[in-house]
Amino acid sequence: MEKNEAINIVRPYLTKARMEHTIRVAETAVGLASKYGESVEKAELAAIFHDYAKYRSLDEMARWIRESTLPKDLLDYHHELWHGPVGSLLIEREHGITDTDIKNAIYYHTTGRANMSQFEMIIYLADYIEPGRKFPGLDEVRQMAERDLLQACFLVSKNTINYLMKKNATIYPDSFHAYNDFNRKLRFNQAFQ
Ligand code: DGI
Ligand code: FE
Ligand code: FE
Repeated sequence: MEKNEAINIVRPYLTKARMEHTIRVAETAVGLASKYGESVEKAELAAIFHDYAKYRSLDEMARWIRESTLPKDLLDYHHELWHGPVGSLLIEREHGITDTDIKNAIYYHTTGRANMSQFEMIIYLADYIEPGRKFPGLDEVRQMAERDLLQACFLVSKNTINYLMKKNATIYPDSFHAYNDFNRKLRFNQAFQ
């Protein structure tokens, strides 16, 4: 699928601000994909679709979760966690996108997971560091994104979990799995340096 076709598909489902965020995520993902040797075209498409389901009604998202093979425990957690998995399902059903890299990157863009591919990490990171974001500690993550994809994703996961814990939010297990996995891989690297 071509970039403009994808943009025209998602635009009616997003607000103006969310569309602008989406374009910035796509630009950021293109830069990261080219830097880290992943497909630039696929990274751009995954980014354009990453928040596709963000504004579906909670009823509709809950129905997709109940009536598909998506994990039912999502329903026990905050509805913010639903749009990635549901988006990954809907881009295939509604637009015939079957590419596993793109679907997984969209599925896991909010929480991460253990053993993320480089491609998934690029979308996860691009969503966090796109130039419109203002999170505490973002400068450090942006600088790290220039040097080390794994270390940058570790910081994203650490910052996100910290932020959620400060708010007394519940944390989806995949968020912890991502943190632990990045952490172990970094320590493993250090031991052999
Ligand atoms: O859709 P975006 O706003 O661009 O960003 P996102 O999909 O990365 O995150 C959406 C929200 O989900 C954000 O406020 C952080 C939150 N979040 C991420 N991991 C978890 C989580 N919320 C809960 N409750 N638990 C998590 O594990
Ligand atoms: Fe999102
Ligand atoms: Fe996003």
